[in-house]
Amino acid sequence: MNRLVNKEFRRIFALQKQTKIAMATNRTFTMIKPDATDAGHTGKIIDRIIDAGFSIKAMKWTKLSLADAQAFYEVHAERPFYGELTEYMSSAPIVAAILEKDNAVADFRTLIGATNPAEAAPGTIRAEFAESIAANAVHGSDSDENAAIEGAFYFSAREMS
Ligand code: IDP
Ligand code: MG
Repeated sequence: MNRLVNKEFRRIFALQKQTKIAMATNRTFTMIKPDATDAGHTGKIIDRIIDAGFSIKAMKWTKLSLADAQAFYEVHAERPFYGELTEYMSSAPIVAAILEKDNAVADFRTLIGATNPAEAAPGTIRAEFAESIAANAVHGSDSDENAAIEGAFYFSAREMS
């Protein structure tokens, strides 16, 4: 079943690429993760994102099913933490958003800090709010291409301002 769902997502992403619905290169995609929404950090994290110069082009509060999380993180399916990651990501609500700024992907990765909060630079969102390497407060896309794919996972073209 999950394989079928994943296959369907891949087909839709490929179609979107072909039809050039992909987002502009000055955009990135983020999720505020379950540990952060649960701890009541959502508002503070959104403030940090806006203060850093990003504008919000689309945003939603939602909750992933396990199958959704498995599809979103399919690229990590072979990694040893895939089970832990997908269970965690479907354990509580998340906030998904498309953000715009010059150099969005790289600047957002700088703003959130290293994957492991113990290694994240002081002042970064993960240094401040993350609980652990798995429950690390926020997601940030790692390339323009993945920002477009990940944004399209949550938002239709009509929902992106
Ligand atoms: P990133 O989110 O900084 O891009 P990735 O390597 O793409 O890091 O990993 C995706 C997500 O998987 C991480 O944000 C984190 O939630 C989780 N993760 C990464 N490495 C580990 C690990 O060693 N143990 C548990 N979870 C991990
Ligand atoms: Mg990543």
